[in-house]
Amino acid sequence: MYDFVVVANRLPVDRVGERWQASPGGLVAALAPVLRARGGCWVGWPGETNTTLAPFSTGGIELVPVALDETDYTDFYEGFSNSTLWPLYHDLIVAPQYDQTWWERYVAVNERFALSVEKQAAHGATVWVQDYQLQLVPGLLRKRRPDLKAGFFLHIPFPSPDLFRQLPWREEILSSLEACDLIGFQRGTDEQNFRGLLPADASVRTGTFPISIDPKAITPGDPARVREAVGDPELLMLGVDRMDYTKGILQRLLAFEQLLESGVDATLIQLATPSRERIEHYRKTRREVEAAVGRINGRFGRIGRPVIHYVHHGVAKEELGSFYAAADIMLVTPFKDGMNLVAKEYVACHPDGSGALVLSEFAGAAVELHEAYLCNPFEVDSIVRAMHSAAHPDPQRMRAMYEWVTTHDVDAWAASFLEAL
Ligand code: GDG
Repeated sequence: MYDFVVVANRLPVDRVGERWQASPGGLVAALAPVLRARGGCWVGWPGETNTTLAPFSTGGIELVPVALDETDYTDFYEGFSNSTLWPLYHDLIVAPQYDQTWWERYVAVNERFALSVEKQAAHGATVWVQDYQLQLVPGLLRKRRPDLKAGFFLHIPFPSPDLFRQLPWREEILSSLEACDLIGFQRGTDEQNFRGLLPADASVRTGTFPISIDPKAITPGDPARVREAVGDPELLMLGVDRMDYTKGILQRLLAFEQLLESGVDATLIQLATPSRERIEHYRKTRREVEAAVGRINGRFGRIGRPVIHYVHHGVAKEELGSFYAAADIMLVTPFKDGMNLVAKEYVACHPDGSGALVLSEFAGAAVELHEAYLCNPFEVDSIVRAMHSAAHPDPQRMRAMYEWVTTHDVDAWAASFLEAL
């Protein structure tokens, strides 16, 4: 039994052959160091369907696997979590689908997670529930284990009340969240949106806790090698995203194309991690991105010198640091993003004031990183203007952001949430 339990959809591991390897993703990047420091266990799905595993530990973290079968994966994960809640909470960039069967699976899987937490949690333990896939867990725990202290943190945006009210199961989700001792959001706007759904005298405690990174875990590596590998360009730009329609990758490519049309000599590295590939909107996003990469390289590239270096697979974290440090301009242009840790990781790799960040106004990170070159990703010209400004950056701006990110790290985030809880 544990006095501290983190519960998230995914365990922070992937199986590679016979062993388990730490997996990429915002949530994992944020929580692994916290859990190691505090002890406790992490309840989550190991990432393979139809696999029943006993609890095990890796990297100093106690892991408690929750099994999902193939129907759980399609209806709970791809369905309700990522084809209903994800687009609804990201302001309908694509239309959410409302499906009773998916909802029933969401309820069933949330019950399974809650049951697993109950088994692991000591009397009076603190349980920290993570994210949109598990919004029913706090309500279930409150009913069956009133001794537990339950906190919930939403990593993605919370939509305006009018959008949320589209959800046929809004009452069930709201009443579960209201059972929390504390609900944390990324931005003040998310918190206000949520409170807008409650009666004025509602007693549930909410707060704003912008997530951050572990600056020590991301190091500059070998930037010279990266620049050399892409032909030592005049101006090197970088994008790093999951291949997700919220991230605005296509718009960024169109802006890059316009920049080249205007005669600027630049090279772009776009790293896109495969994500949710069985969902049609994700496949469409990939097709559009890859068509644009091909067209732009066809127009502006030469043999042996593409203008866009595009990679559609994960890269090692150590390598990622080299890319961040090598880039003159980082492009972070989501239509909507809870925070965006990539923006903060880039800043952490520029302690000397070098580099510049082009950042969407619609990323949570824009609330803190106002010295970035802000843009509206819905207007390609706005991204182009920010790129032009970022090509002649003021080093004071990067220094100010570096100071902020290194003093407001993920340890401070977790400590402030847990202290408030
Ligand atoms: C959700 C919210 C919120 C990416 N490619 C590789 C790789 N990554 C790592 C990055 C970064 C993480 O994945 C991505 O985090 P983001 O925050 O940018 O985005 P989401 O995955 O959408 O995360 C987001 C976050 O939760 C935390 O609350 O900020 O708004 O959407 O850490 O470095 N890591 C490695 N190889 C890759 O190829 N190793």
